[in-house]
Amino acid sequence: MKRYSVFAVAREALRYHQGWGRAWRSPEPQKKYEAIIIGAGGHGLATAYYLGKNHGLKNVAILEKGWLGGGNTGRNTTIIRSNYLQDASAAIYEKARSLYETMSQDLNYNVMFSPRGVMMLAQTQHEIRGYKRTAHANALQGVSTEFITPERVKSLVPIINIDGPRYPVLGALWQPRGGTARHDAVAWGYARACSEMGMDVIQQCEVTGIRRQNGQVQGVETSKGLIECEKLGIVVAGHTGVLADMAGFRMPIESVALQALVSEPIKPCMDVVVMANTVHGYMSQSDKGEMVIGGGADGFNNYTQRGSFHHVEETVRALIETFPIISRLKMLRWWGGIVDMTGDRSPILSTTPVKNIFINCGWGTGGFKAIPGSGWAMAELMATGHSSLTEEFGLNRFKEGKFIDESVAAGVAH
Ligand code: FAD
Ligand code: PYC
Repeated sequence: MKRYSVFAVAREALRYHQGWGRAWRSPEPQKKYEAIIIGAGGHGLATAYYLGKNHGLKNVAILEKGWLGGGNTGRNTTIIRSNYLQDASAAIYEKARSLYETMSQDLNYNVMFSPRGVMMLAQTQHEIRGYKRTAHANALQGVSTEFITPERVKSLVPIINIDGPRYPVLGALWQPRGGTARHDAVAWGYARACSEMGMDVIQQCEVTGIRRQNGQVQGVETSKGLIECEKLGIVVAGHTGVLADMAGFRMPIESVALQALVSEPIKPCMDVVVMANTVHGYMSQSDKGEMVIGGGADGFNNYTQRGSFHHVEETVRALIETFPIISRLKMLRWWGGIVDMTGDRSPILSTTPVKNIFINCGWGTGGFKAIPGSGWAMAELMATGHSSLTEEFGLNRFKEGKFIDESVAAGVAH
């Protein structure tokens, strides 16, 4: 295994971040790629990585209009869990969670995976029923979760107020091997591994058109010129509708802002992730000591990449109710990302009406946790035309009414 000094890793990360060095390659003139992936977020990069690693497809370019992980991948609150209800979801999210366990070793890049446990509070009778049902489903799926009592909640999170004024804590869905990871590192680790396989990771390269002939993809028009390819993967989250329009088809996706904020750093006070979906807020503590806080999605479609005032106020109010000790914390940063929402709150990993164009989107408010599983499955679909992990997530489910309802597991108000 190659070893890198701390300085080499930091220099490499900075280069990627600033768009220098290997990540700043321009497409080679006349070169035709076996596959192009649009979008250097976690899902696009993981797709490219597993195309190379699992299927030997290395003549690949990943095109990014901004910088590595600058979309939702670098804006999310890093919660990783696999406590979904439906079998198809549990399969892909648990595949992803298990790949997170060994990601740092696989990529030789420390993604700081921290399986500290994720707790989803039940604060209404409806939530108790929903989460107990999920715990039973997870037991059948081989996903390790349990429904725990309010007393157990308090023993795991001493700073929580279980007798909240509006919604007391009635129990929780607990996944002890859920947790967090460093989001930028996931993007950087995959990008470096792709680059080492000889792939071209091209930042500041916006796709502006998709060339097709006889119903088949030929290449993409970009801000750096035309680039030809045999296969194309569109992996652009909130911009899915824009790219699909370039390819001549429509997607059942809505784009909305989801926001988060972090506090000033404080001493360690909470070593699990807590989500409180009824009051609309969730919180964890970063390794630096900041409290990482997120709220619900905006109720209107937009591309603004920032949060709205009424939501941040609602979120902070909800969390002060749940964790009174944070009431005098100062907030340091506040931002938003544009998430890609489907009607059933499940992703789309699919072929499309255009031959050799594949699409991976619809991860909405919850796709960080899915990155390795999604990349693994999408690569298999692109390389072989079939993946058991993507079978039920095809576009045809919207025509056939075979929805995969994950509105409870999605975890964030929307
Ligand atoms: P992105 O990371 O958005 O990558 C898509 C890339 O495509 C972008 O970099 C973009 O610049 C690029 N692109 C777009 N158009 C073009 C073009 N024309 N040409 C070239 N490139 C283009 N998920 C969890 O599992 N846990 C969480 O705790 C969590 N918290 C969240 C909190 C917030 C505030 C937000 C916004 C999201 C959260 N999510 C969470 C969701 C998660 O971040 C996303 O589902 C996931 O990051 C999507 O990854 P992606 O690779 O599909 O998209
Ligand atoms: O999917 O677990 C999740 C999540 C938490 C916050 C945003 N998404």
